[in-house]
Amino acid sequence: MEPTPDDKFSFGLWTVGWPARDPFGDATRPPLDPVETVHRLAALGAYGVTFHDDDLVPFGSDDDARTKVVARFREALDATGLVVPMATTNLFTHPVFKDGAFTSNDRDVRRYALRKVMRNLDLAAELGARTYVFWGGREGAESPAGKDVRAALDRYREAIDTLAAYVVDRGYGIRFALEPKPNEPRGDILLPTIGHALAFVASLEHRDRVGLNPEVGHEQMTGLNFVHGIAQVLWHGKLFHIDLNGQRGVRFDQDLVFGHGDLLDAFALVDLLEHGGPGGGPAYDGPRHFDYKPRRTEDLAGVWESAAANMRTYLLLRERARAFRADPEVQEALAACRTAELATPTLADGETVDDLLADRSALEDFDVDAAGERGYGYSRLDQLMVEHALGAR
Ligand SMILES: [Mn+2]
Repeated sequence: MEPTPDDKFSFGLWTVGWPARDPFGDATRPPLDPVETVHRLAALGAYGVTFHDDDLVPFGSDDDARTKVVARFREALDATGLVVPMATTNLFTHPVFKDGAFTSNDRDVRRYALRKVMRNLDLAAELGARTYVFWGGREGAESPAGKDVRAALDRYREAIDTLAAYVVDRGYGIRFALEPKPNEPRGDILLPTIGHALAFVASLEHRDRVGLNPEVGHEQMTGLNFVHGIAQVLWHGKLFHIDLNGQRGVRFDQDLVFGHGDLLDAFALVDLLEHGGPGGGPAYDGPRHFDYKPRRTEDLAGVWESAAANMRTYLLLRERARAFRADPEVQEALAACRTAELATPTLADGETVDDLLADRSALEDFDVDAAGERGYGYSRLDQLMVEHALGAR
């Protein structure tokens, strides 16, 4: 089971390239040359590579240096056939962003942040990216009174709408994808969950161009059900991109390999992405993007081992989900749960409220005790899922 570009696996330069510096310890690995990363990822069967502006062009590079870096990167893309489906901006590393970028109290910082994004949007468009991600890791606060959240949301909206207008004006075929996260690095981050981000998107002038890039671990850090979250994002037509990784429970952002956290949730997620669409087909056809961190304990061999592990785990889960869906016993169990019945509208076609009020079988003659006694049979279905996930069927 080898990944191929048709599987649409992509990785951020910052994932395998993380030198493993954490708040308590120094880097344990040397920095990676983005050109080497492109060649390595292509050899492993990936289809795409993504980047923050500063992952590719070191912060503070002059125009000459920038041109050279981009030319070398482009050469590697051409040589390997790897594409750049998505790009994003680093609005969190430099001290200038310590109080946020689009929502810093300092207006000069906000104006600088817009310009930094615009410059990288030009490069993203030049490299053919279709999605531009906004993860506002520093857009938040620790001080309850020092940050006016409503004013911050005004500025956040102003920034996204201004940048969307820029993309429209330049004719770039780029859509925006907001990435929610509850905390870390800020004590509290704005747009902390999928739900907050969806509500924010609905308030935008350019709402049609803006969707979400939900990340597995970011929802699981809050104890929320990621699969339910993705289902709702799909329901709103807003799954523009997805970040796959692993997380074990409510704690710091672990960025584990996909499936190395909550494995059953990963199974259900792959099942949804691959079989949640019309007629049981894929619900999502965009990049399967891994945003993870190779453990700090790994040497470079371990880095590439972990990159391959993300793709292999996804493919194994995809194969297991296919077997689950094809199993006649699963289909029988689903019928017993009456899962498909939920797709039937509660009122009949053309039925009015008066019709419902006149329907004695809905209330007066409805046997609530009998309906209350009936089991739904979910336990059997769940066990079948576990057995398929374990390869026992
Ligand atoms: Mn991410």
